[in-house]
Amino acid sequence: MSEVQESHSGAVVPRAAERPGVPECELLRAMLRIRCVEETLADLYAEQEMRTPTHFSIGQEAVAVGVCAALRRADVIYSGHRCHAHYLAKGGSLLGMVGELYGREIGTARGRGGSVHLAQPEVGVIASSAILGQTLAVAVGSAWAFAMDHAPRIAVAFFGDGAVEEGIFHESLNFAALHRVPVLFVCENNLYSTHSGLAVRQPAGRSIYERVGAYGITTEHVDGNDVLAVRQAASRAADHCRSGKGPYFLECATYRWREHVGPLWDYDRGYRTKEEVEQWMARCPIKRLTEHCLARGLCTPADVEAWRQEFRREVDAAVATARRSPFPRPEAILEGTY
Ligand SMILES: Cc1ncc(C[n+]2csc(CCOP(=O)(O)OP(=O)(O)O)c2C)c(N)n1
Repeated sequence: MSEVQESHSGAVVPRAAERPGVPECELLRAMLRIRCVEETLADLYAEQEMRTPTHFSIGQEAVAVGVCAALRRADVIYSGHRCHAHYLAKGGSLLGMVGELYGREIGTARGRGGSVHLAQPEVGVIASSAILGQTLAVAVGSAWAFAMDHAPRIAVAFFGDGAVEEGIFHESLNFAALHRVPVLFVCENNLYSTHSGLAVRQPAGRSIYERVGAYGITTEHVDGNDVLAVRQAASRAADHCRSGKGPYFLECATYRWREHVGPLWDYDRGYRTKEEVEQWMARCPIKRLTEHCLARGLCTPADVEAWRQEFRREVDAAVATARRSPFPRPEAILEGTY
């Protein structure tokens, strides 16, 4: 279930005419693939051949997949430090990502950016940046340019609940609301910013999406572990932006399973309990959609297992290719820096 808050301007939000959209099994495959990529890389991380700080989105796949399933190829996305799932869901090259994490020239930023700088403009992944909130302003700029060109394109900014505390978040929302910019803000509220829970960072009793409503932006809260609900909400949001009604804000409730940065489990750090993590793991977005698809006869357990093996082979091949590939030449290392 999701809640929609109408914009203060009184704009009517197109109620989601349920579209055929991407078949459920394709959504499942997309989430399984992202999970497989990240779990494989997390296992390999201990070898210390990937030297980039790496923020895994294991547990949060439904947000990336659900939102990107509602977008067109010409739409663009921006992300932050936790960008793997967004990049892959929008169609970013797996070898480009793995090569980047291994610091190789074939990486999507030619080995110079690491895990937090995944981008592939040809498929609409314009930029990812670890500076919290930075890409929100750039996404607003992109979307404003689309509007000026009368192009039926939208820009999406993915960010976490921590970015909501940045000044640039408020500047970006204010500007987007004022100029009716076709930008979709997607807040993945996973309850924590590094090791600080929401309760010590934001005023009690006021949810993020309700506060954003004060800007006159249409907002919606959705279960971020339900990929079908996310896709439906994102379709509503994309229709809204594309039809000239201005920005849309989607808050997705979800949870990160692994440590903030790195491949480990971290219940021993004292900022959250093992019970809490396990409760969220029981609400795994992949488990949920798998049960949905099996119950409706859309696929069989054997299909799911075959897909897992297919993705494992794909990731293993990308890792092998990346490892065989050259590092940037030392004399060229400053190319692309400004
Ligand atoms: C401007 C800025 N301030 C602080 C940091 C340090 N920092 C990196 S990630 C992070 C937590 C971000 O939390 P959130 O936005 O909720 O995203 P999540 O990590 O939960 O996905 C912080 C504080 C930063 N990268 N940029």
